[in-house]
Formats: sequence, C-alpha cells, structure tokens
Amino acid sequence: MQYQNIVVLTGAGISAESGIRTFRAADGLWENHRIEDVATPEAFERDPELVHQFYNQRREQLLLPDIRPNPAHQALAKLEQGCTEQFLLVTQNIDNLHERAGSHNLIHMHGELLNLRCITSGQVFSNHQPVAPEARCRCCDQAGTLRPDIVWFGEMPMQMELIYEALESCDLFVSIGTSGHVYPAAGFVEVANSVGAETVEINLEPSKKQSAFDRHIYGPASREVPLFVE
Ligand code: BJW
Repeated sequence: MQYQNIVVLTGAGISAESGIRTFRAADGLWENHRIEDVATPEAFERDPELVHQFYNQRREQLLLPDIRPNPAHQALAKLEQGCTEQFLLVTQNIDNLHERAGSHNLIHMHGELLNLRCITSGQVFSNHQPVAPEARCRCCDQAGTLRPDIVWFGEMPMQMELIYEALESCDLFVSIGTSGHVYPAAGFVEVANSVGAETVEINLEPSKKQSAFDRHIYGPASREVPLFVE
C-alpha cells in the first residue's frame, strides 16, 4: 500500500462471521434487553447480577473452541506485519480475535471481556471465569468491587489521546463492520477527513456515517477485507 500512516477502526461486524453476535441487528437484543440498557454504570449499580450475567455469557461464548479469528482479522494482522510505516488498529470490540490473529499495535477502546477491574483500586485483572456479584476482589478482598473492564455508555473510551494523535496524522482511515451509531468512534471519519486522509468504509450495508466516506465496499468482512488489503 502507498500509505504512510494507516488507522483501521473495527466494530462488531468483523467478528460476526466468527460467531459473535452484533449489537444492532434484528436479533440484537439480549434476553429482551437492549445493549443501551445493560451497558451503563447505572444498570450495574441497579442490578449487578444482571450485568455480570450478560458478560459471563459472552465470556463463556468467546472461550468456546469454535470461536476463532476469521480471514478479516487475519488480513489486518498481515497488513500490519507488512507495514513499514505507522499502523494502528482501533477496535470497539471487547473480544480477543484481533490479537489471536496476530495484531499487535491494537487499542481496545471499549475495553476487554477477559479483564476485570476493581472499582476501589482501579487494578485490572485477567479473568476467564464467571463472576458472581458478591465475588471478593483479589487486591482489596472486598465483596462487590469487581466489574468488567468495559467502557459503558457515559464513560470515557480508553486511550483516546493516542487514537486522536494517530487520526490527526493518518493518510488512510478504514472503518470495518461498524454501524456508526456510537460516538466517539462514529466521529473518527470526520477527524480523518479533516486532515485529508482517504476514508474507506467496509461493511455489510451502508452505515449511518456512509456519506462521510470517500470509498464504500459492501459485503461480508471475511471476503472484502482480504481483497482490500491485497
Ligand atoms: C458486517 C457483518 C459482516 C454485520 N461483515 N459487516 C447523542 C449524540 C452523540 C453521542 C451521544 C448522544 N447521547 C449519548 C452519546 C454518547 C454515547 C453514544 O454514542 N450514544 C449513542 C447510542 C447515541 N457514547 C458514549 O457514551 C461513549 N462515551 C463517550 O461518549 O464519552 C464521552 C466522550 C466525549 C468526547 C470524546 C470522547 C468521549 C461510550 C460508548 C460505549 C459503548 N459501549 C458498547 C458496549 C460495551 C462493550 C460491550 O459490551 O461489548 O460498545 S455499546 C456497543 O456499541 C459496543 C460496541 O463497541 C458499540 C458499537 O457497535 P458496533 O460495533 O458498531 O456494532 P453494531 O451492531 O451497531 O453494528 C455492526 C455493523 O456490522 C452493522 O452495520 C452491520 O451491517 C455490520 N455487519 N455483519 C461486515 N459479516
């Protein structure tokens, strides 16, 4: 590729063909709850059991042997390996499929499903087990202080300074498998446009931000991303 500074943003669509459900599809509800109703600090305060149950189920699913990176994740890892210049992959996904495909320069802006955070100390722990709301934290030995290390609505996404720094100097911005409903990620294309980068959307269908992109590629990520990076 002729570009010097590439930023790629991914969303739930890139993991759909690995067997992980997206959020805003027709079947996007979880036990009749919208994501906006379970992924908030207020929901966790009101009903920690429900919120832990949501993440316990998704953690258990992620650890199933048939949930694996697909050709789209692999193509992005290959793109990074072949890059001599700057490359940053920013994912909104909390699964670990990019790293399992071999991506390294990666930011999980909405956190990681396999991490827990102590709300008292801020310490982050790797965790593959189901979590009960009354579980004791291994740093402070208190019950009820552990939460998923996930960015919920109303919270600040992670590593925003690094992300904006990369966007402000990129010459190619590619958005893959995201509906463009959730900010600040949905606004990254405008930052890239403001510095004259070429902007490309790869998605199953036009996203909410479609008109902001220079190029559009519509189709399944596992087919379109490998073709795009070739
Ligand atoms: C395929 C495919 C295939 C399918 N191949 N494609 C009013 C206006 C503007 C903003 C706000 C507002 N009111 C409130 C806000 C802020 C709020 C927000 O954006 N709300 C909107 C709902 C309006 N945002 C926040 O609160 C964020 N924080 C924040 O703004 O802090 C302040 C701040 C200020 C300034 C700078 C920086 C910060 C936090 C957002 C946290 C989002 N968290 C979630 C849940 C936690 C993670 C989890 O549990 O997994 O993150 S919500 C959920 O949506 C999840 C996702 O990462 C995120 C995005 O979803 P995504 O990835 O786009 O998935 P879908 O399902 O929507 O789309 C999938 C797409 O793939 C579809 O288009 C399909 O077609 C496609 N697809 N199969 C290719 N095979």
